[in-house]
Amino acid sequence: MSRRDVSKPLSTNPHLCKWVQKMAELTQPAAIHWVDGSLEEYEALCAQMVEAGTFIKLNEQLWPGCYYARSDASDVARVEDRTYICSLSRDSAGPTNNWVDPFEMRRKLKTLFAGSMAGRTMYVLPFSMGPIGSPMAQIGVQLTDSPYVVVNMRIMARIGLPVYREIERDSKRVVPCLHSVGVPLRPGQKDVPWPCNPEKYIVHFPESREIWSYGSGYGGNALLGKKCFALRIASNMARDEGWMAEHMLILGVENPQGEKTYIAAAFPSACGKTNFAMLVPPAAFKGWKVWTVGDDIAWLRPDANGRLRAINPEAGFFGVAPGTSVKTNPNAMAALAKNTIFTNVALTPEGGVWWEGMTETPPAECLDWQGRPWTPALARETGAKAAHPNARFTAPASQCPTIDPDWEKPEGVPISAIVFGGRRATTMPLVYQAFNWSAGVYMGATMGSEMTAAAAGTVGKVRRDPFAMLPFCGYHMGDYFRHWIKMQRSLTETPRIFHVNWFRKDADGQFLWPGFGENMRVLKWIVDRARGRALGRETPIGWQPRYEDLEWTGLDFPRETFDALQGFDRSAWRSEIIGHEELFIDLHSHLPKELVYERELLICRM
Ligand code: O2Y
Ligand code: MN
Repeated sequence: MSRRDVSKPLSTNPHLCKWVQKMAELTQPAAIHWVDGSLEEYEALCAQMVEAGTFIKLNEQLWPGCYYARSDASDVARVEDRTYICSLSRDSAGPTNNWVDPFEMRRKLKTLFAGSMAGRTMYVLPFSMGPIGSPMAQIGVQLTDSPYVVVNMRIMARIGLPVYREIERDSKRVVPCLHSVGVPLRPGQKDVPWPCNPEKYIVHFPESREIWSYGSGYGGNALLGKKCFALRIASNMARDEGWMAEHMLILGVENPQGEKTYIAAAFPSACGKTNFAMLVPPAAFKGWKVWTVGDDIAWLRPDANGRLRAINPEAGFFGVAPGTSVKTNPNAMAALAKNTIFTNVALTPEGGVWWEGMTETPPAECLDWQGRPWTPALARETGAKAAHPNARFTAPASQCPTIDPDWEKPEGVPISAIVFGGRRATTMPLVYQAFNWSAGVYMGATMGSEMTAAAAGTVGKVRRDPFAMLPFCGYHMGDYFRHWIKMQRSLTETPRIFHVNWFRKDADGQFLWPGFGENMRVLKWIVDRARGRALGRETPIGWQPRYEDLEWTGLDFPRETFDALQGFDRSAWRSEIIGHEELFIDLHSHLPKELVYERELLICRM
């Protein structure tokens, strides 16, 4: 097959061509490659990375079309302390974001990026967040010197020729994203498998809608369509244009009669969003199906009739591998069984992958995420993990057995309920429903999760993570709350708002709720409440199901345990509300008055 000349521009858009040229003058790449997004190109880039030692091709019989990568040991996760929102004023970024004066930051970035791509290829990677042509989709172009980023982005977003066509149509503003791993190569210098720079900058300019990322090749730091664009920049667009960019999964619940109800849910990182998005109903729920639209990000917009509709702007899952198994999430396991890129998991002697929790019996031996020999005995002696705790799979969403037939509908799916949740050992019941939209906004604004890190003094401490957006809101959190409050005005019917907690424990530290597929029982109550056909009991915090309001067929769950799970502890809630106040003090100058009133009402009801 004839190879095209990849240096030939695939766009005639003068702004794009000029910007590419300007950035090439700054970063000095050895070559420019205009990405067309084809399978042929993907395979050639993967083969090139196998040659370079960045990728290992997995055993085709066991893991068809799959590749394995190990990152540098210092480049394994998002770097929140190196992530900046460089708005014109510090006040617009708010106290929850790192801020540097944008002029000063631009000067710094220009120095860092000068010559940063020397000896490397600069890839011009056009991408669409959301189905191409959808009125809710947005376009970006990422210039990157990382082929690893290009192939991951091909799974996570829609890329290549159809996106250039969108750019030619000139119907949407393009978000420019510049990315370099920050390791220029001298002539003849040998590259390393995972180049990265100890100095990292993940920078967002909200007013000019630009992203500049330097020094990291990993995940959210480098796949700029994900957290940087689809949440931090998109939250700014959404505020200005009357829609919402949220850290939410989207799922559809279908009952045996074929009625489908869509729900969006925001849980902080590491609270099981992917598992919930791919929930398998228990056997007793015959004829019920849960469909997956997305597992991490939702863009929500009122339609012409004032109904809230949502799209998943992504096309793949960048899921945490450890803990994922046929038992905990068979749908994720099916999605990642082929055409997947694994990063920082363990490599088995058969050319397969493994991670903690994947199987009950670990492999007798393997190479860990840093390429060192690992055995179960070594793990017992030293606690060494085969996979990094933040090891990831990049898998096409289309491969998920429960992917919703409407997941790429340009107009999105109608949202009937919004669910917030976190990891809370005490205080928070299994489920409750907010009295109305503004009480629901208060619920989202004050949500939190217990930290699981073993750092001294932090275990069990509640970290407030409003709307699960603390690391992802691209502007002042108080203004973001106000935007949520205001959204009600553009909706003819507001989705009902709920809070769930799968993690409440008894006095002995045992989980009270089995979780996973059994969460279907809670989901059914949520659907029925949203459709106005389930009962509940009014409590000081909202509506709660009574024991008889949940479907218990197939689960022997004692009423007393349910009462403990749903219990309202007045003194725990006193401390909870004091925790809310601590957050509100930080955001005080931008806090909408509705939330202050909601807090007063909550105190009154108590
Ligand atoms: O470490 C990273 O870069 C990934 S973080 C991530 C990835 C997928 C979905 N969500 C998250 C998150 O931190 O919320
Ligand atoms: Mn996430």
